[in-house]
Amino acid sequence: MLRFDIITIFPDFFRGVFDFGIVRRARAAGLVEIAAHDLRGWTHDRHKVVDDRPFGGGDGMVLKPEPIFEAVESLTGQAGDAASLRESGRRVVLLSPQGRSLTQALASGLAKAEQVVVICGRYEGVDERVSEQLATDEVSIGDYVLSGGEPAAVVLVDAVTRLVPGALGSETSAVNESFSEGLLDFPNYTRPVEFRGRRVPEVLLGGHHAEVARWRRRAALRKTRRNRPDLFADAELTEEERIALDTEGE
Ligand code: 9D3
Repeated sequence: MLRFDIITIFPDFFRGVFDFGIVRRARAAGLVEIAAHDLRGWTHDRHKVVDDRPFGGGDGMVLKPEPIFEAVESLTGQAGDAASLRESGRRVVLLSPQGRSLTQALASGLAKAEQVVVICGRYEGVDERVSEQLATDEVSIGDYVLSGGEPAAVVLVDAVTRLVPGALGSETSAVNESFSEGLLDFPNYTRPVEFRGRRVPEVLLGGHHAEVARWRRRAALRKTRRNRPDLFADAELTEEERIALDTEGE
């Protein structure tokens, strides 16, 4: 059982988002448990203040360290330091624009933990001692600006949950998925054969398995070259595929 504990100032953000599809099924099957917690519950003042002004000056507010450390310590039952948390099979993920990128490899590592505590950043940032002492991982979901870590937490929980053994149905296995091949998926078509003047590629209608496989591989390569030149650069092409791509245009 993998337990996710999300620390946030907007616990209501997560109402219902984990009630669909694979995540819902994994929860129902007892493979994962997901809870969102209000950071303000770990304050001790009347106004439940979680932020303060940055030393050195500047606009905006910074999340204070004390409620965050207390939250992690109460949710893990452990001292708030990254090394001992990791040793006990727990991970503490600080979601921030300064993190390393979320990848399939990182998701796969998190899926082996017994507990993942997710800290959602907000405001101008989080006191750096959370990154230095408490977090086992500081993670960004990509190079664009979000209003806070909450949408990123949903992405992370989804990506990790589907890698927990048993979460995917027997029809799919996480090992032969798109990114483990290093290429984007090949294009798919279904009925009707002609839709608004666009026909399904003839080779897919013939049932010649080897021809279909060759077409799919080349279509995947072409699509990867167009949409993800970074992935295409590392793709291993046969001489035949190189020629086919160079002559078949695009
Ligand atoms: C780098 C931008 N910062 C300049 C002062 C301000 C800032 C913008 C947005 C600080 C925090 C945020 C909130 N974003 C997240 O907490 C966040 C995030 C993101 O914005 N993009 C991608 N991944 C993530 S994970 C958490």
